[in-house]
Amino acid sequence: MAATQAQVAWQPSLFDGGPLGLDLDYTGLRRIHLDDRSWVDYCPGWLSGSDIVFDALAGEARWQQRTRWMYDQEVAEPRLTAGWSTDTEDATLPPMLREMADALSDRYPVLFDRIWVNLYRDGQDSVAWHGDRNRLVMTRPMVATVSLGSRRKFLLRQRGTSRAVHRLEPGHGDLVVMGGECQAEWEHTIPKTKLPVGARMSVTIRHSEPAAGQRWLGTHRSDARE
Ligand SMILES: O=C(O)CCC(=O)C(=O)O
Repeated sequence: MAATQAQVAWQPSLFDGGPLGLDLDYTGLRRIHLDDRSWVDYCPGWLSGSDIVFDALAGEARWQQRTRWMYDQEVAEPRLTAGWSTDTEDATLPPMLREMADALSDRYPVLFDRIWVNLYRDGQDSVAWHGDRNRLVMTRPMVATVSLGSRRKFLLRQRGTSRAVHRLEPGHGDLVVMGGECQAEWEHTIPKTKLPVGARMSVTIRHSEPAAGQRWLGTHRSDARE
């Protein structure tokens, strides 16, 4: 993985320039029951001042170009990624990211201690249909995502089917939390778009230990990072 300078067409917008803060009342939070085992919480505008966080991360994060094996070829992921762990003394962890993880740990029954930020530079950047790999490591992992910058489609479908049945369009500080069997029995994607869109980031926040009442499935704890 090579560290790279972020090249983003980003201009500070009038959308969400401040003040910086988290809505600890979770005003407007809506729980979407995907079925009786899986759910998504959607809280619009959870982070205010999200453009400030976007700007800081665009300039300061150590962006990496990750690769994936597809059949017998190693291909570059169509997005950039930067990662931190909140349980280390990592001085480069932006304080607002730690605040987000701490606030979510207060609300949900897990300790959120892993943070990855994805940068979708334009409509050609994307992430394919998938469930996060932590489903292989523990039962019922929760994954929180705070979107910064431009809105992009965030689609959900049941694993083994081809039709998206839920569609969100998070951006500008919106929070999405996936829980229950969402990673094991559902898949999500940020599809490519031909529409002109500005850059988007997703701050993805995960936990490295199972929630109370849940259990380990595998032996490779490092798999919990994504
Ligand atoms: O960018 C997003 O909102 C989703 C990211 C995601 O699903 C992932 O990184 O696994």
